[in-house]
Amino acid sequence: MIYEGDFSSPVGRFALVAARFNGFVVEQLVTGATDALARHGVAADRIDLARVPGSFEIPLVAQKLAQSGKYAAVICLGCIIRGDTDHYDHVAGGTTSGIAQAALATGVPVIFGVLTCDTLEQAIHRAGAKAGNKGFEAAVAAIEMVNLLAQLPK
Ligand code: INI
Repeated sequence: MIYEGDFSSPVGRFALVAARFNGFVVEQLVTGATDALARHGVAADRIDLARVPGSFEIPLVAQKLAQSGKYAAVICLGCIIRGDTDHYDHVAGGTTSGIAQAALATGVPVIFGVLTCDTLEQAIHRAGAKAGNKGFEAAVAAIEMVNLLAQLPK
């Protein structure tokens, strides 16, 4: 037996949690995620969006939404850019482990669509310019996980 999620149109609702910090970049991730969901048969009326101040605030809201039982998956979107201080490491570390914990605590796929970049240019490239769109990829991963979890033994 091989368990494998496909990319067929998933059932249920999806939540996006998007940070306002570096909003110029994050909006492109929201667009990418929404586009991927729409192209897999998840129309806008099955997508809810929560906005948080910065990436560090994503895990709490993602966990609350996952706990609600209302969503097949929660997709986290943010953009953390390295500055001259070690602030980046704390924000990136807390966001990453918090998102992982939200998934494990709830059993709901909580997907990591947060860019962690050295420069704004890198972030722009990963938000729909030269190197794909991390929001689109995160939504595709969410669909695969929803379809995979549906196959696993109860
Ligand atoms: N939040 C981000 O989403 N990206 C960043 O690059 C960033 N930097 O560099 O500081 C950032 N900081 C804010 C943080 O997420 C919290 O909102 C803030 O610390 C309040 O808790």
